[in-house]
Amino acid sequence: MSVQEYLDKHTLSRKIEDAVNAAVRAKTSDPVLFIANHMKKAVPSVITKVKARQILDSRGIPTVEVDLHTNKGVFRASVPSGDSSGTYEAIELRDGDKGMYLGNSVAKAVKNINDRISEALIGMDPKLQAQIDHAMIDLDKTEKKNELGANAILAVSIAACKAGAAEKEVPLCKHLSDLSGRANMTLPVPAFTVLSGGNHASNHFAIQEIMILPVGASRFEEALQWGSETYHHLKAVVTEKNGNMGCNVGEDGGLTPDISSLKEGLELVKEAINRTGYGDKIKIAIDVAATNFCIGTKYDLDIKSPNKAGQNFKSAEDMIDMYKELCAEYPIVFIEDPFDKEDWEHTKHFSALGICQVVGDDLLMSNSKRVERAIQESACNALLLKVNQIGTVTEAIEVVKLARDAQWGVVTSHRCGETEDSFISDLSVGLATGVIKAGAPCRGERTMKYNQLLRIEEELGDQAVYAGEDWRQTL
Ligand code: 2PG
Ligand code: MG
Repeated sequence: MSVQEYLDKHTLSRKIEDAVNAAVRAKTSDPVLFIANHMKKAVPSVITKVKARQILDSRGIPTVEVDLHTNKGVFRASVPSGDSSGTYEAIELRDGDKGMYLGNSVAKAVKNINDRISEALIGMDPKLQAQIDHAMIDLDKTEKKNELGANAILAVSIAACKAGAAEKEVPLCKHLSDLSGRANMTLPVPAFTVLSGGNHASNHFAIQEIMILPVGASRFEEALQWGSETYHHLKAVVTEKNGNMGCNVGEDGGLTPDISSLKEGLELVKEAINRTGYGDKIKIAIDVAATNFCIGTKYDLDIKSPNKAGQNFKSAEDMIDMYKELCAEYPIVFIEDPFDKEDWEHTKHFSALGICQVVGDDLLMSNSKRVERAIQESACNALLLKVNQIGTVTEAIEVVKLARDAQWGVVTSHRCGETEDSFISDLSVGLATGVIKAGAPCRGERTMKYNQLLRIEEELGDQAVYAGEDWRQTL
């Protein structure tokens, strides 16, 4: 091919002329850089390769990380993992070889990405999130993504989303907001886990989490400050009352004093809030995760105490009485999973009392069919959004829409096994979910979600709106 033929084939003369003209029109002070960027934008972005690897999550358990390559850059994502692995959630593919990471390695999921998913996505435009996600869903062909693994599919879905945002030259939260068709973005109220129990801690406390929500702060930055201050006051309170062993932290970073009742935990948190001086501007929430101590139809709050377990069961009605009393005494704004995940009847009954918001986590498993049922039966009135229970960004957006159309609240959530990926922070802003639950204001894999929200707030500048008192409905 001659030089002239090469220039003609790629219409290079015209493209270069266009770029030069654009630089002149813009009167840019750095024309070479301007022309380089102009030319780069003229080339559409396409996926060229997807490369996965196995990394460790915050519990030291393997998970999937992906590098999605386009002709313009490399975009990285990794997926979290939790304690629950319910019947209705998308399947996390693990190798099951007991000789490797006790059965938890994810080599099959990694291979599925490197071979099958990569091949299927090459040439696709990363801005077209729904097409990419559906290509993977079609490739998998199973209802719960057990063929390729929801961990494999989600990692790629998130990485593609980051590539799409970069191609549009917008922040990730803005790209997510566009994908969801929403006009407004909102900085969520952080629900900081300050006390841990249940499956997340080795104390005797059966309840999984007590959280604080700085709803009265004026900005996210201030909410983070209040959260951190309360957490440190709580350390002092716990040390005074339970000794400094109680300041060891659970999987989400919450303190783990050896308390035996919910009331005792709430008293500690109330005292910490009092010491901050912010008063009722900081509210409280609880993730009971009651499935973990439900025996048949009864609840054993002493299940983690070898000397007391099995002796003092509470009926669902007793639990309702306890919640009523506690909600009257403490500023509790939501309770997550107050009953077993199959106890629709009592969850519904409790929601109907209208005492506080009732969030469905294990009850819903972020599964659209469970959410539809809960809406129909008015079983609860808020969704806990765990993206890895769904498996793609597109389906996560859809389930949030479902919840929003029913006037529900939405809490974007981390998992107990987290990674250094802060995607959920952008997700919570882009979908304006109103609340984010990402653990304590401590431990790197938790604080990086909150720190990313600080950056988003800074980047949005005057446009930044903190959900604050409107955390339930950020429509
Ligand atoms: C929950 C989550 C996060 P896990 O129950 O809300 O705290 O826990 O990741 O163990 O499901
Ligand atoms: Mg939960």
